Amino acid sequence: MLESQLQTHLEAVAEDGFTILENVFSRERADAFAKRVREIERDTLQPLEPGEAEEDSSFLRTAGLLRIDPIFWDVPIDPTVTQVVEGVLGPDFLLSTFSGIDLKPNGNTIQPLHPDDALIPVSRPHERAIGCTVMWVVTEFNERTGGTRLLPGSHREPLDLLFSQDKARLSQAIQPDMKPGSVLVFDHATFHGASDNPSDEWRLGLQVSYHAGWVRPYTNWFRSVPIEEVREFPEKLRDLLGYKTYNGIGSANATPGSYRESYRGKGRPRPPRLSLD
Ligand SMILES: O=C(O)CCC(=O)C(=O)O
Repeated sequence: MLESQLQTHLEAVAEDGFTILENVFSRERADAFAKRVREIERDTLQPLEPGEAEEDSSFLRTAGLLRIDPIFWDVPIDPTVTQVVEGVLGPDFLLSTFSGIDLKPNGNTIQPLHPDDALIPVSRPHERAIGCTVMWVVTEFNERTGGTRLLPGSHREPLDLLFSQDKARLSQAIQPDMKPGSVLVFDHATFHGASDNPSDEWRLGLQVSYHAGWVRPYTNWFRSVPIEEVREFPEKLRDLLGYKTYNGIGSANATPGSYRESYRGKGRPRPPRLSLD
């Protein structure tokens, strides 16, 4: 991406809370993602709980994608997308969550508009972005299919809106038309939500969320992906899971011992990445 294009996207995130990157991935990849996610849904969907009806839920969520198929490995580390994410969050940002989100057809259970930082106990607006949520558009996203709704500028508003659900303000939400291959990137403080999907088709996205390197990710990757599998991942993906120090601070390996620290210069260089042995 050209530097000028990057700046335009970063200005849009700062001003409106979101931006849309077009033609990030091909229709063939979109079709491959859809095929694979639907297979996983078919093979792994958990049974309804007692008293739960199918119509109580609006979408199927597929977790564990990194463990299930290498076709998903390149998604969180996509260079075009991560360039924008790095511009928003700074260096050494981390992967926080990664899942498929498949909105049921003919649904009428609309997801309330919400920000993804609602549980982070830091007052809003944030001095700098804490997290960035990214939606890979796998099937058409628009009014007909229940595309993501966004409330422009709401990343600068207090959380009260979540509790008041002020109808006048929330009615200013927009629902952009996005083609498969597009990627929506937003400051996770922006109010957003899936819509209801009146169409006869499922609406699929891959939701990837990132946190700044100084905040812990929502997912504990050290427990959720066995180390033998992490070793197979591309280095950039391992970095995103936290197998790297933040901004060169801290110790990458758990070897106990003492060392000299110098106030002259930077001291002895330490490896930025954890050993996976
Ligand atoms: O699926 C969407 O359009 C948005 C989903 C969302 O905001 C969420 O799951 O928190």
